Amino acid sequence: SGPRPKNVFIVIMGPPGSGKGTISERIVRDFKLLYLSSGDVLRNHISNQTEFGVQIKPIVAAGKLVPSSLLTPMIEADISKLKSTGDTGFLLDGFPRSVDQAESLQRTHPPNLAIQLDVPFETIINRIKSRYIHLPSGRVYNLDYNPPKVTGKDDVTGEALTQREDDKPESVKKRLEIYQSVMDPILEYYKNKQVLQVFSGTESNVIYPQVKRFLEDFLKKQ
Ligand code: G5P
Ligand code: MG
Repeated sequence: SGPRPKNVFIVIMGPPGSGKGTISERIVRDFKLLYLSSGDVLRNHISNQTEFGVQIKPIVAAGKLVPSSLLTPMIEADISKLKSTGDTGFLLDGFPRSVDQAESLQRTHPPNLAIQLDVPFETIINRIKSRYIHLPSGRVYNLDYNPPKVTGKDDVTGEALTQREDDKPESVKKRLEIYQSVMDPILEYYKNKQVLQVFSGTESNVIYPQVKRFLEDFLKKQ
């Protein structure tokens, strides 16, 4: 029962496998924020075989970025819809991934905090191999780090866990390459807006307490 933030809009960024989903789950639990992950939105479209899902499936599986012209309006509409359901803060995971996305978001829902998880690539490659997800909720597991209570089943619903198509080595490599080629200008963008906060480390259990302490302080000042 920490502070209940209103009117805060936080984006969380970081390389693939840096723990955005893992850390977000803890933030949402401790600070009762609304949460949206662009990757979860896309994976659910793919799994439900919507027209959009069919169109983007090969792009996501290959580890490439979905065109902003398709994604940005969808994410911004989802944010507006979710925000209208409750008077509380908001956490966005996986968006923006380009300066044009950041600029658009700045016009519609300007973030008052941009968290960057700075985790070395060597650490990441090993984690992704043993990741399993519960697709409908986006809950994330890891066979070594946080295994489900029952093998292959989601802790909350008991439904089956799956591996992500883009977690095969070639796609992970592509995702890391793309990340490296697009992120610097986005970090620069948020630095200039004076909302960037970087957390570095190799373990979520060490990074999260730092994020938590920072957020407790930050939210008091809002
Ligand atoms: P996503 O879904 O945004 P990525 O690649 O940015 O995907 P990903 O893979 O979801 O990021 P994460 O959320 O940062 O990683 O990490 P995580 O899932 O929490 O942790 C990774 C694993 O490590 C898990 O198994 C976890 O349990 C474990 N773990 C966590 N902490 C630790 C630790 O301390 N120790 C250990 N040992 N393990 C740990 O985007 C996917 C695709 O969607 C499209 C693109 O195609 C993208 O590739 N997309 C977009 N396209 C265009 N624009 C956008 N804005 C887009 N957003 C998504
Ligand atoms: Mg994720």
